[in-house]
Amino acid sequence: MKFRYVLAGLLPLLSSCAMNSVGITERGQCDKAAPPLMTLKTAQPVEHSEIPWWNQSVFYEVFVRSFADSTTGPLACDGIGDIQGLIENLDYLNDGDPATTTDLGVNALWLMPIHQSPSYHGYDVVDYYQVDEEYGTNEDFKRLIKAAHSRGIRIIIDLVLNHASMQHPYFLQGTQPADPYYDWFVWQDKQASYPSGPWQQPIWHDASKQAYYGIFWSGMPDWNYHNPEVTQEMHKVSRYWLEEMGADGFRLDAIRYLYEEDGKLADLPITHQWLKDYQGLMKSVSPEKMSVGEVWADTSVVSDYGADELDLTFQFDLATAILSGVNAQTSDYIRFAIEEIETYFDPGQYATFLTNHDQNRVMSQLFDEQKAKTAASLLLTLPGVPFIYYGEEIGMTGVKPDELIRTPMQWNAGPFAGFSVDKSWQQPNDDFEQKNVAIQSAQGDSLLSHYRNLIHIRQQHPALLYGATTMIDSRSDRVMSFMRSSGVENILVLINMSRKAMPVKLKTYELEEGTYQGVNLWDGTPVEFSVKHREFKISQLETIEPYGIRLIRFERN
Ligand SMILES: [Ca+2]
Ligand SMILES: [Ca+2]
Ligand SMILES: [Ca+2]
Repeated sequence: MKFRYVLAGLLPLLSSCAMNSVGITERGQCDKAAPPLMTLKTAQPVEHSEIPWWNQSVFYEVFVRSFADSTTGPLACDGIGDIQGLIENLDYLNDGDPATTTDLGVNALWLMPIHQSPSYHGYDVVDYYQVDEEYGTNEDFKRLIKAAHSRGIRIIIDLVLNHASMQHPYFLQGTQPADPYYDWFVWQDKQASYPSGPWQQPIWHDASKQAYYGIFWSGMPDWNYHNPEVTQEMHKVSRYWLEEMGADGFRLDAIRYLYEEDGKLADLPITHQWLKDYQGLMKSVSPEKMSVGEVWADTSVVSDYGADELDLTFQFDLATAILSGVNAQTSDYIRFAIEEIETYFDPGQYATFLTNHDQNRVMSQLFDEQKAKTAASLLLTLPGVPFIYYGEEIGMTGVKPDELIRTPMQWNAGPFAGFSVDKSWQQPNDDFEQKNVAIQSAQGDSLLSHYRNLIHIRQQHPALLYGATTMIDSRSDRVMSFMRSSGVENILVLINMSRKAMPVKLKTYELEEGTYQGVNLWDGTPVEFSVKHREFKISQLETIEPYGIRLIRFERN
């Protein structure tokens, strides 16, 4: 089941430098005088059809409540985004025609929880078999799947396995030891005080006679996975959404907290074993069903969740490295993060992102459109499966509390930002009249246009989607440079992370001396470059402009 890239063509070592799997010279292990070793990794050509669909995808995370209120049907114009509203706006995401580039071009969606829930966010579920009535019906979801699939868009949904809502009927029937569902939750006798959780939060919550465990919030009691009936039930729920409802997979919320034992609350061996069984269930439905796990932890911890447990895991360290690197105008953090990830994971088999619904928005961390463009340039050219949080592509702002990083999508300058007609569950950001999809669609140099260009280029080039990655020495941490190679094509990526023009000085130890013809994918212009004495010279590119990007595609001589 596990897909592995075939790596070949590694050149003989040119020095005694240690080199890791991404071809990055390990710092500190080289004699200063020795030249850095760069080896272009070359993947054997593979059939596009053999590559898992998620490695050919750019994902978009949708908060249904804030994306679009429908204009027709029973839930129209009530100020709450819904499934019909998402269907009405699918053309914005992908019109199904690869020839047009007026759409964003994403081809997979992650829907934040759509199950019946008393909260606005949906992470406390009361009915795992029903779409929330504010969002629509199960039939609406099936219509969404059909409409999305006809455009080539796949859909995964958030699945909250760790905990229920305290209003879930089983919890309501489970608070006394004699109750039928008592053992579906985690209980202990009341104490004068309890140990607190990993971020100093209360995790034990007093009920009538005993206390129940809920790692995130008293309103969300953890399911007791030591009870096999809970697993059976969640397997049933999962099959229902994969088989009956047509979901393409799940984003598994807070999955590292599934089991708790003896005061250890995360990453238990039994959680790993549970996930191995669960992955078996997913793949028995279809090898095409996909899981991406939220394991919010250091890369070394995330790496314990292998492909036999989850198809993908989110790379939080890389997200932080990209944003802090862009802010500090240095590629060092990013190179290090990629190097570490590619040491642990199969090439490209992980999920990348800048921020999600739990973090302050990109524009509220970078404060600058050029920097936001640079972050997007990195996300959409680096290896991995990229996820974009809705609104990120137009630079929506948002700082916690959570409601304010989940505000209505800014479609146009009309009332309620075009999200709804005369009311809204949450006010749009103040800047919606100046910052919205309509305005940025009309501007060729807008952040939205930048995202569209990057996504369409990525989708058209296997080297960017799933090619091998080799870091290139650019003599400056302000210029990020790397090669993506699919075996058929090579794409040299150059990104100036600085607000100043930077000289282009690249070294290559792999390409043979000679002259190469390529094309800059950004604007379609031909590019000639030469390699001599390991110097990689691009004609008419002595310097790269502030925050500039070049994507130079070439085939090897
Ligand atoms: Ca509505
Ligand atoms: Ca299109
Ligand atoms: Ca748990």
